Amino acid sequence: DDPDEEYAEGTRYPDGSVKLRNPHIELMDQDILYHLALGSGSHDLVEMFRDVKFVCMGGTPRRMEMFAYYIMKEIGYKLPTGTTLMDISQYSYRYSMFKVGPVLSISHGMGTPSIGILLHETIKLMYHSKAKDPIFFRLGTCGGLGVEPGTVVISDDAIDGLGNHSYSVPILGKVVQRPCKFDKKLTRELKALADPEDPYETTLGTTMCADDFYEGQGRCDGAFCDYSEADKLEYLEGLMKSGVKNIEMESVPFAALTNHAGIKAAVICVALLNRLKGDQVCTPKEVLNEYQLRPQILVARYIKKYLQTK
Ligand code: R2B
Ligand code: URA
Repeated sequence: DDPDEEYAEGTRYPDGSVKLRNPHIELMDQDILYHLALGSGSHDLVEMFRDVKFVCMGGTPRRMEMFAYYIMKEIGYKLPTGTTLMDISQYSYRYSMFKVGPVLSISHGMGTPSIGILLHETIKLMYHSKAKDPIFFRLGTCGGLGVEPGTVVISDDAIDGLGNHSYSVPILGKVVQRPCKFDKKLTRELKALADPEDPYETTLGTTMCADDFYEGQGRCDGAFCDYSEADKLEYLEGLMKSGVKNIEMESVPFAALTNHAGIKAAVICVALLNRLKGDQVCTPKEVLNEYQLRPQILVARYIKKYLQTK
């Protein structure tokens, strides 16, 4: 048995399908995945999703649709003749979801509440569909700390804006903390897939998950700012010294809720800028578009390798 997998114990059935840590669900006659526009009563979720092996999440519907087409090409998946990729969650008007064989590509919006809701429903989707040992990836963007713009950062730890290595959620009026844990083996394997020939760096580091893009990330260019540029730099340099390589807005619930569900997961983000050098994202659009492919390229290498060895 793989010691890296022990944290997942008790959250999977012997065949690898996801067990829910909620006794209520199996007693319900149907479960409506409201924000995905799917339901266990209205859809044959087993038929639709049982073959899912990789759940890839990223912020925007457009990027996740493009990732779906990219991974289709990479794994040589052919759509049935006469069909095109459909946004499965189109009628939720919340998230977009595309399926390419064993890969689901879903947009998660911005911030912890948005990805938190999506994780609840996606984990339940994995449970209802009996998908075996699914692996979750977040392919995102971030602000870097002391790294060149365009650098790919694989998270090996996640902290919130107060430095907690856990996801704090008020539940029934009390704060419940769930630890952020990434699968070490998966992070290592991803790092090993960085090619020395890639024209950019791929590095491991702690990710800070902020609940805001502006003041919550120490920016001076929001609508409000009550600290100085010097205060900001002192804060960001302190974060960097403690091992933080990047700042984004979803890694904490992503790490904590996948870990709570016993699902292997990794966060791979490309830095759009070096926050020690500025706040505004002024990189040209074409350059940003190319940057956004970098986490996708790494995850595609992982998926291809996985599918080849199975
Ligand atoms: C990265 O980019 C978004 C903010 O611009 C946010 O979703 C994140 O984590
Ligand atoms: N996303 C963030 O959350 N912060 C940045 O600085 C860039 C992208």
